[in-house]
Amino acid sequence: DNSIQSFRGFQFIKVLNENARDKTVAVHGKFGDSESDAVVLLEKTPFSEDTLPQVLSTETSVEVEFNNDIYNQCTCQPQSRFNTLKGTIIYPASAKHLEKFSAQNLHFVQETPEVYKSITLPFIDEKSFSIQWVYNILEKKAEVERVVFEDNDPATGFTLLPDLKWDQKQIENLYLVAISHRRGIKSLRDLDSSHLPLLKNILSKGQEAIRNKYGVAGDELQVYVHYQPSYYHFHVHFTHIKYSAPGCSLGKAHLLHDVIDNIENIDSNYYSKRTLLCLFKENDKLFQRIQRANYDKNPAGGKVDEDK
Ligand code: M7G
Repeated sequence: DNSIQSFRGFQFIKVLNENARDKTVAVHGKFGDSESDAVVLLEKTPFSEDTLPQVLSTETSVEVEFNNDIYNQCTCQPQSRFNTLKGTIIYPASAKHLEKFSAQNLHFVQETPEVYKSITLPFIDEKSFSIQWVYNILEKKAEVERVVFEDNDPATGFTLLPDLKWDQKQIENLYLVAISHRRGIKSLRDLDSSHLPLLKNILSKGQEAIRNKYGVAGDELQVYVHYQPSYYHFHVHFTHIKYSAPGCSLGKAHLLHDVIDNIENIDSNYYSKRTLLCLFKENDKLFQRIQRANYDKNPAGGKVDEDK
């Protein structure tokens, strides 16, 4: 059991990354004398319209820092229940986790079908994170009460539940993940017309379930898959249209609508034929291998750092 109840004995090692706009920080530390590393992600939570009337009341103390004409800057101290942090604790964390949450430069790199077959595919096991958490959900060993919708069809079935990134306290940053029941679909690269029923099922039933439970309509959702993903078991992200979710950036997110259309109307093997521009962190070993291979073919196309 890896569950953590408190930060007692937590030893701070260093800040891996922080973002003033998102109000997030990723910290590397250890619990007590343990040999194992821990990664702690903290996030100041978004405002919720429901609780604002209580925040903007006499319960909140206001200390004016300065006043100039009609402008007042103040520090507001609401009741502690409105001043919570969302925490994610990864323990024990691997070297790959420390890397994933560290501040790094980003690069685009072209992954041709040949590069996928010769470099990415053989490297997936080494590169990727364990998908035990996915199997725990599918086998009902974890997060059982959190499931929002389940379709048990062996070919087209999936489980929809709130993503680890969402605390479900407000709709503004709604984030759910749909996990395919069928195993063995590693990523976007594996999809072809045989998967259309699965993709269409996830899209339509996922949207419907979110509308029923959270009142957010299908046309207010960003529905996409990541390429490259961190976890090579097929899953789809559902986020609120107004939320710039982590990982919804250009070159990483592929809209499920487009995926379906490309496979259905352009070519059944669209994603095994495409050259995909992938967004990578600089220290990613896969990035370094692909960059080197591309460079060997076309030295003008990119720069190789000789130290790596
Ligand atoms: P990804 O594109 O493979 O990885 O998406 P990344 O976006 O993390 O790089 C996997 C999604 O699953 C992410 O949105 C994660 O936040 C989410 N996720 C990861 N884990 C370990 C869990 C988990 O244990 N439970 C739930 N509910 N979601 C998770």
